[in-house]
Amino acid sequence: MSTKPILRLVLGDQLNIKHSWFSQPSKDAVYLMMEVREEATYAKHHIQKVVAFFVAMREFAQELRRRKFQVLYLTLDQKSNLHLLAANVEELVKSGDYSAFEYLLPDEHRVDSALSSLAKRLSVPTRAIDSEHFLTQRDFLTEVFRGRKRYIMENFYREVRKRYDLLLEDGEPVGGRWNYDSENRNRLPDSVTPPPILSFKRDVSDILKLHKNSKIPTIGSIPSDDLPWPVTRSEALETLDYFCQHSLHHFGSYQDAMHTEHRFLFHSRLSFSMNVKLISPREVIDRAIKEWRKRPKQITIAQIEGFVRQIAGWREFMRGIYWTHMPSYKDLNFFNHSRALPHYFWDGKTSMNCMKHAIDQSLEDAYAHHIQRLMVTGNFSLLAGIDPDQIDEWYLGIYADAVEWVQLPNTRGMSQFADGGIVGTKPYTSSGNYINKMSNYCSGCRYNQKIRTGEGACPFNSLYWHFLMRHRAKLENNPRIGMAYRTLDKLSKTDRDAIERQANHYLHIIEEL
Ligand code: FAD
Ligand code: DLZ
Ligand code: SF4
Repeated sequence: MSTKPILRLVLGDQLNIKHSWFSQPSKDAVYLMMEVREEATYAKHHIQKVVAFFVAMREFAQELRRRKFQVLYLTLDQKSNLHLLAANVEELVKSGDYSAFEYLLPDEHRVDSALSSLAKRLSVPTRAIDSEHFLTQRDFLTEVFRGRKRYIMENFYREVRKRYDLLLEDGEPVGGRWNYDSENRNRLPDSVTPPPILSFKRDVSDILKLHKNSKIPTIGSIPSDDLPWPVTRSEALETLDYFCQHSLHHFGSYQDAMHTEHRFLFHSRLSFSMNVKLISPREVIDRAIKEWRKRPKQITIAQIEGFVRQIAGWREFMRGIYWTHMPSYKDLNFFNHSRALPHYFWDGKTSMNCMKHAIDQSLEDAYAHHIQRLMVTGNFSLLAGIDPDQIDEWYLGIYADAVEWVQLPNTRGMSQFADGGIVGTKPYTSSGNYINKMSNYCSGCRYNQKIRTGEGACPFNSLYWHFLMRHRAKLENNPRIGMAYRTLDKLSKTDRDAIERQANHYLHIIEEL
């Protein structure tokens, strides 16, 4: 029997100390982690995102060493680093020092393909094993919808709830309903103040210098060399506790609200920690349910169900869509949209107040919450007919939590309907009405949300109707949009012509809006 150790790869989003690999240290394995240009440059990442990944990886390697695991950590500036995941592994295996190569199933198709073709080339036995993070397996979606024509998130979510016994009583949903979505749509009233954010201070000047010296292109800013994101398991658990104590009781009610003074509202800020697997969805859900059981008078079923749905429902559903439809999903462009992304996505310089707030916040915090991503920047991009490749590139770079398996179905699918209805049953579009209903953005805007045409008319209004007119052939038979076409058809020809002129004008001067 060989006495050489196994080489085990841990990727930057596989920092799961609860994985069975780490149940006890052994001389039989060396854990390989590497900082590589390939991953730091596959998109132009936000500076907070790259730094957060690097710090989280370094902290994880240290934790493994503290627990007496053997770790081989390649830094970005190491001479022997070939800066490609597969090439580094190949070189190490060639040295003859390892008896086998093992890796955890990657979450990104690109990396999955690179590692499975590497496995075929290597001269030692190789094995891929589960990352032990998600509730469901990659093919659970196919299993749930076998023989059915389309996917419905709600049906998927109910299956997950049943399989994992989440919020059930005698097999039935607690409270008598599966979904309290209708109670999740409130504007933030003046009487309700979100808690201060729990931010972490960490001097990252060394990593910033490393990135600068390595000329890694980035976007956005980082607050005076400090990183606010939870990048260790204990920080992630602290964030989860903080959320349960201070935000969960209002999570559902205000999850769709937007406000100029409150960037994070009652959101958990857990997506980065979960996406790099510092904490698991099951842990997050169980902790939140425990808090709800402890304080049922303060935390209503609508709050806890709204939260569980995001994680057990949307997060797992998106992963299922990704693995069922990649790699072709990445090229879908149902509306054949091709317009370039306007400059304000990169610098925030626009007079549309909602866009300005959502973009400035993204550039400053590497964060925007779901409705800002979906109904402000995503909605605008869809109405304006922006090329989905450029939209993906922006979303994949700008958010600290952006990893392709979850970014792509959310962006190309949910927000752009570029998949023609795989993720959602209809495009998420709206005029300025919805933004005005859910936020205080419009009162401080140069544009007037109340008017469709004429001087100062809100661009979302004419662009919304223009979008419906442009894509009538593809959309009018969709029963979920039929109502909008009936409203459009009730407008006089003069009004429709005016909307068309207004929208064409705005599209013509899109860089100046
Ligand atoms: P909370 O509002 O506190 O929600 C709790 C958790 O639920 C989140 O941490 C997340 O894990 C999960 N969740 C909520 N909504 C979704 C969803 N639609 N899909 C998957 N998980 C969800 N999320 C990412 O993690 N990475 C991305 O790259 C990403 N890109 C997105 C792009 C677009 C266009 C849209 C519309 C949404 C995107 N989302 C993405 C989903 C969602 O916006 C973020 O998960 C959320 O804003 C993260 O903030 P939070 O942790 O405070 O979430
Ligand atoms: C996002 C990211 C970055 C910026 N850098 C690294 C890295 O240097 N090394 C690494 O192993 N992973 C990194 N990651 C996360 C990877 O992109 C992620 O692990 C793969 O895409 C698989 O999902
Ligand atoms: Fe946005 Fe229109 Fe409201 Fe201005 S008026 S904030 S552009 S929705």
